[in-house]
Amino acid sequence: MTDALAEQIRRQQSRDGAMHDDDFNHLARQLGRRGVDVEAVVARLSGLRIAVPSWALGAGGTRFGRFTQAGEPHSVEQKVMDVAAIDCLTRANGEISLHIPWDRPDDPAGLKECLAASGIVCGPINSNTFQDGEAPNDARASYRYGSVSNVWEEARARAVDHMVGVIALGEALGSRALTVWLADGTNHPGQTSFRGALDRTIDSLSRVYAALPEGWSLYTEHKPFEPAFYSSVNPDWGTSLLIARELGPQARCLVDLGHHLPNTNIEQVVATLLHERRLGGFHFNDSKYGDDDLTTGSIHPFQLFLICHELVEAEREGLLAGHPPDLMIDASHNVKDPMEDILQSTEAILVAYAQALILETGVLAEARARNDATLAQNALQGAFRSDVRPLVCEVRRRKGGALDPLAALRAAGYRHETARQRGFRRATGL
Ligand code: PSV
Ligand code: MN
Repeated sequence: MTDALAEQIRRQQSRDGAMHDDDFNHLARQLGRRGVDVEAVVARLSGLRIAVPSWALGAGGTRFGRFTQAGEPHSVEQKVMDVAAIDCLTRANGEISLHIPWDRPDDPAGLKECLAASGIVCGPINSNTFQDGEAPNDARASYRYGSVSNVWEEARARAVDHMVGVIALGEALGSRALTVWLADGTNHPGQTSFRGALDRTIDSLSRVYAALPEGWSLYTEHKPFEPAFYSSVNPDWGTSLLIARELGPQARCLVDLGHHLPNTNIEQVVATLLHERRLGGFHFNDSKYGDDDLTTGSIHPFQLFLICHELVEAEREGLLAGHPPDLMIDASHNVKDPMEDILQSTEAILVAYAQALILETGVLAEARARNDATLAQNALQGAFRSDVRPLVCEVRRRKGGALDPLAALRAAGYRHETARQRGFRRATGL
């Protein structure tokens, strides 16, 4: 399949390359007039890597149903193959984020070889303690009433063992971080003690933290509600930060854009975590109501830009040195082809990042120093309203990617071919 993709990349280049050069050169001249170092922006964008979540490669579904799409991957190796195809087109997605047990390999050494042969890195690895899978023999070890926060030690011990095992697997595969999202919470007021649940969570995660290899991170991911309706044990960035601080310096917070109540100022949350040197990474997606699965940038592109602006500013001030945040997509697809949606999310992140990089920092700094809110807004919106797509495309082209990844994927007949090879079968672990 990579031959078919490479052929489409070549065709696009010979058909549309000159037109692209025109667009890029025009934009470069415009940005040059604004004092932007275009080559520096290209270099920075080239270094960005956006991880693909293994669970987003098949159709997601809702609790009301799931509609399988033909050609979904049903093994972790097929998921790696899809990520490699995406990366072949974008040259920005050379990383997969696995979810265990959904992606537990029968043969870890074989999976490691498959990753290496595909040129894909094992990104942060996720532990799933929100499903029992096979019911445990001991009912007190079930996650029915929670995992690390459960009042029953049997469930807590099982969750800790699982997470420690996920770290060991991640280490074997070359990962450097464990992401912990907890479904723990309550459905009824009074069901459990808030303080007790938090104590137990910190205590259990401390046991996991103790198993972290050197150079590893543990990411705590907050979410205000779902699946629990009344309370979540790690509902917001403040609690997430508190847990991370209790655990130690290798613990950081992961911000899933969809895990906030409506109108939360997420860019400020990001800035505060940067201030505390505790920003671990992102799960990019978008949200209209209480969902957390829409295509990144499809609803709130300005918010995405403002978040990237916080990252760019912090990087310029040296705050990201040593630990640049892990950039990951976390979405779910019910209607679209998952691979196409990932291409769209990737484009949205790169566009927002490019817009943040071209912002006229001198103008913004001067406006802020004079308390000139009008010109400060103009500086931000000047960047946000710039069409930087030729810049993002140029970065991709220089790295050998497609001028138009989505069109290339379709023209190569990738989904048609995977449907032929894999058939119409439910993806694993979803
Ligand atoms: C939960 O909603 C979440 O955002 C967490 O990151 C999970 O790991 C992921 O979705 C998949 O369920
Ligand atoms: Mn997430």
